[in-house]
Amino acid sequence: MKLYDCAAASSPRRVRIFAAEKNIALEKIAVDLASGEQLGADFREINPDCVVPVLELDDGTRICEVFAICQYLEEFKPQPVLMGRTPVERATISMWNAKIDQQGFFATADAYRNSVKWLKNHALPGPHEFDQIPELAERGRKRVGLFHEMLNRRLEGREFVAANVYSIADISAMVVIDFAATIKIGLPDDAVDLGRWYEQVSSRSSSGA
Ligand SMILES: N[C@@H](CCC(=O)N[C@@H](CS)C(=O)NCC(=O)O)C(=O)O
Repeated sequence: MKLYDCAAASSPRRVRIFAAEKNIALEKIAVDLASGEQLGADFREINPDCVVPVLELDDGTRICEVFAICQYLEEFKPQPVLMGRTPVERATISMWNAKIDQQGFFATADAYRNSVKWLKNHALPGPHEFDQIPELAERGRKRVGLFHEMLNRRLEGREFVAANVYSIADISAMVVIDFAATIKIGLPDDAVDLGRWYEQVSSRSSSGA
C-alpha cells in the first residue's frame, strides 16, 4: 500500500501514527505541499481535491479522507483495535473524533491558513484560490483556546479522550495540539489533565511517525 504523504502536514500524520500503532508498513510518496505539487496535473489525477493523505491499495483503489483511510486500515489489520471494540465504544470514539475535527482541527486550520504568509491566496485547501481573512485567524485562535479547555475538562479523571483505551481520538487530538503549537498556541498552564494526557500520548513511539 502507498500513502501520498507530506511530512510537515497534520492530516497525513494522523494516518502515519495510526499505521505505526498497527505496525502496518506503508510506502510513502512525498507530495511537496510547500511548492504546490498537490495542485499540479499529476497529483490532480490522484486526488482531484488536491489534498493529502491518499491511500493507494495494491489493486489501484484510492481512498481519501483521514477517517476513511483509518477505517480501511482498521479492517485490514484489526489489532490493536483503535476505533472501538463494541458498538457503544465505536460510536463514542467516532463522536469524539468528530468533535476534535470540528472544534480543534478546523479552528486551528482557520487560525493557521488565514495568517501564514505562504498561504496568502490559498486560505482553503483544494484547487480553488481563496484570500486570507484575518478575522477568521483571530476567531480560530479563540476557538483553539476553547478547544483546549474543553479537552482538559474531558480528561479530568480519564486516561484517554474517548474510551478507556488509546484510540484514533487520542491520535487526532494530539496531532491537532501539535498543529496549533506551530502558530504558537500552546496548552494553557492550568490545563493539568490535558498536559498529563499530552505527555503520555506524545511519548508513544508512534508519535514520531
Ligand atoms: N478532510 C481531509 C483534509 C485533508 C487536508 O486538509 N490535507 C491538507 C494537509 S493537512 C492538504 O493536503 N493541504 C493541501 C493544500 O493546502 O493545498 C482529510 O481528512 O483527509
